[in-house]
Amino acid sequence: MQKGTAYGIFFDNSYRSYFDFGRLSQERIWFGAEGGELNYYFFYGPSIEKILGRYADLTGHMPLVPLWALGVQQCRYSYYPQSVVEEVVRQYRERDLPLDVIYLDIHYMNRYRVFTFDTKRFPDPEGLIEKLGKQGVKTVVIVDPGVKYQPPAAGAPSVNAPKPELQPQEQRYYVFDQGMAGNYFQHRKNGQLFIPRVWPGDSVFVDFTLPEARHWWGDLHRAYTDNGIAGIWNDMNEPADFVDQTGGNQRDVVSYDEGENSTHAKNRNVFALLMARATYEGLARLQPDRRPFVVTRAGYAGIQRYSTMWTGDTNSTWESLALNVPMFTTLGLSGEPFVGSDVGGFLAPFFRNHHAIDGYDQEPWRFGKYYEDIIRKYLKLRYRLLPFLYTTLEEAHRTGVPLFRPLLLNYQDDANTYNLDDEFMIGHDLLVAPIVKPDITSRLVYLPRGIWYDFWTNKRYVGGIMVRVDAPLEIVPMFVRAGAIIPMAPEMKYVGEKPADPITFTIYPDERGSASTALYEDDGTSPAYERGGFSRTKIDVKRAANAFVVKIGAREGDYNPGARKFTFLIKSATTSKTVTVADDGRVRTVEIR
Ligand code: MIG
Repeated sequence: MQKGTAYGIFFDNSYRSYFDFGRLSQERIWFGAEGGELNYYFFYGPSIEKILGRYADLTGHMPLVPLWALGVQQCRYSYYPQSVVEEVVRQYRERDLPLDVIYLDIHYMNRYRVFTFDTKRFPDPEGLIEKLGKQGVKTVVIVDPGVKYQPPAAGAPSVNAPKPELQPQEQRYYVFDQGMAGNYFQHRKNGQLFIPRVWPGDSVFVDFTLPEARHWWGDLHRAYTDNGIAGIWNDMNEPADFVDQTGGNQRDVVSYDEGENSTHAKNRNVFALLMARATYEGLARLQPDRRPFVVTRAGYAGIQRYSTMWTGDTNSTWESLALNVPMFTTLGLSGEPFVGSDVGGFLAPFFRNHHAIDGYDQEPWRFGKYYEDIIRKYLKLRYRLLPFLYTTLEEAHRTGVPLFRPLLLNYQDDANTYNLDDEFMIGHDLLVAPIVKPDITSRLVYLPRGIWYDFWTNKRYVGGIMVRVDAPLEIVPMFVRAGAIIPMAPEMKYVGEKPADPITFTIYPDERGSASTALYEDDGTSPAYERGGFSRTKIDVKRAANAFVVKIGAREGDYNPGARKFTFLIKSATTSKTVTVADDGRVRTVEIR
């Protein structure tokens, strides 16, 4: 930012690179890399939104994830055997806690061999996943890049089974065999096969710069999709290597790189990008009627085209919690709009409770009823907010402007917002100021100019100042911008449990009595939205003499959300006024007196 004007720089260099924002010298911001070309793009704003839009045009827009990816997700390193997975889901349902996704971490595999199952722990993956599916829960599995280095045993029979992922792999491992036959694995400069050490022990990595290797890797995912698995979690894809965590052992590893046969000094940073690409494109080929869902730990510019990003191993400390806000906002400002961490953060776009192998259990019910009740309240609020969150997600897809925003993105002309990293906004309308320090039950919140409503109490504030608000454990301070309409759904156990009926438009009029929104909807699972299969409904509220007049616009787009009711709830009145009308997709005017 220079005098209120923003510019952006995209340094397109995949070598080990450096970015110094005033650390060596307060006078200087600099960037550089250990090799390659000085290739950078300069984006003139003056708005940050415009820079993000141009960056998305250049490096790719995030496609929409399936709607269920906005739901609650539960993970653990690791849930096994099968009965443990079923029990976690059973507890969620019995305790009336919403849940959309459960994860299988590395122990589902046959001794860490990717694209296989440990059939002692998971004798019937397809049956299990179907059973979970009946309870509204999708299954996502981890896939690491390390393929076990396993030349076939002498005289090993060949594998011709229809489901090789369920076969014993001790004599030969089909993924290693196929990769060797296709010459898809990376070598060192001296021609030796590159053998890093990861979970399976000695392993090999795929040269994802080879188009045919990417295609092969993508197709391997049928081992999962055939069994009903709904998404893929890519971990260790920096790529991590137990031999040398610095990456030093990988510098002379050669990749095809469009015929350049360059080393990992150049390609290491794009390894995760191309692995995610192979995964995304494989899922899209295997299930063309479904939006792929991929989660990644690493990436490079453009990763937003293929994957959601989570921030890796997070400690359950106040310091780490506080870091979530600047991490998510800066990832968003770097062109990656759909991100999250191992929980906390109930309004993070990607919301997954996860825990390390050696800690205590951390599902919502592990801390006692008092905490479980608070967690339930927020999980349910998340589902009620889904129409708002999804509308904001679609905006991120279309414009490149993230859901989870630093205040400066929305209030660039207000210098008071520049250094705020303990509050954030969801889209244009919802401001959240969580407690990120221990032992306090109230905090100061900066509200930018304009009028704000306390989400919980409806109390009206005039912004441009710091306000002190109460924030006991059960209340996360949240404020709605005057002029906003927040579309909300009924509570639900999982996405698709029931139709979003009625949709409640909660109206927060500004000084002139106006408010507006444009609700976005589609089928939530297919790529049809790319070809007009969506619906957008504009709602405009104006104050008239003795009433508020609500104008419901004609539905835009080809998607028909079906018959349901719209409820309008005006938040400014001393007593709440509501009115419910049937949505018929045509222009209508309604009065609320
Ligand atoms: O070295 O798959 O960040 O989420 O549970 C640990 C096991 C490897 C690191 C990931 C974490 C995951 C774990 N993985």
